Amino acid sequence: MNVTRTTDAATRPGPTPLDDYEFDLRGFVVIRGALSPDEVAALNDAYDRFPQLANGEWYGNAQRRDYTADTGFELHNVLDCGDPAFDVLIDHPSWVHHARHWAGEEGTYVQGVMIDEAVATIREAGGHHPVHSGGHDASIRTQFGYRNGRFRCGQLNVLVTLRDIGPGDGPTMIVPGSHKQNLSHPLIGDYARGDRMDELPWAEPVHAKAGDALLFVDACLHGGSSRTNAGERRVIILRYGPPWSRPRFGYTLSDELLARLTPERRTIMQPMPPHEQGSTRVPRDLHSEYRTEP
Ligand SMILES: O=C(O)CCC(=O)C(=O)O
Repeated sequence: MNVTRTTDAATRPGPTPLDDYEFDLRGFVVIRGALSPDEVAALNDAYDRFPQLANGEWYGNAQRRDYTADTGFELHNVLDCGDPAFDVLIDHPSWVHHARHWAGEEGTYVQGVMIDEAVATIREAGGHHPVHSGGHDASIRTQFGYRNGRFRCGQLNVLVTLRDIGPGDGPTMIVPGSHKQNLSHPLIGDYARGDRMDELPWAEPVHAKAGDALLFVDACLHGGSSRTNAGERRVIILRYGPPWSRPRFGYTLSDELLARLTPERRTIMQPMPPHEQGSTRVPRDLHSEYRTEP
């Protein structure tokens, strides 16, 4: 039986016990209608404003950097491309509480989340993202963890769908439960070999409507299946992790972005501001309940 989730973000304060159970069991959940139709339209309009970019070229403080030759257009650091349409994604109520609960060092002095990678993707016919990851050798960054009643995941991926994804549209595929697998899948090579997800036994396609969000711990064996239909698949990838993380590829944030964000959003993008030599400020831990210093 499938679980029905509410479609009203305002009434969605975070994961329910059933969400926790499903996430623990399968490693992912899908939130239907995570974005409102207006939010989807605004983000698609922002996509339509993207200039033509070759791999390596910049749009504001965002750079096209394709993961592989097959994945297609991938605009990294998209939250700082200069278009405020993307700001809403940073602390969206449909998923930010899930990220805090599952990958946010909950209950510790470093509680919170940051986004260490944000990518706007466009995939056309022939494109795919090779199968990768799996719990057998998950890095600490990507690992699934649960300890003493707390989730301790290294990363929660949020894949936000801006156009419907059905058969042939290149749905993301996941092997449910593979965040806890002990053996590597016998039918895949390494990432560089570029194996496709399409026919991988036990992998399930995640079909989605525009506005749906797929939340998964990166330790799950996953990838993007081959797109065979004409047109564009449009998906935004946000990777949330603990606030002591750093941007995966070293992208920086512009003063313009930091100045326009709400304090809540700024804290997710830059949990601890840089502390320069000579500063008169004394830095403190993120969470005041742990403060013992004067
Ligand atoms: O493109 C997709 O559907 C999957 C993306 C992915 O596997 C990743 O970014 O880790």
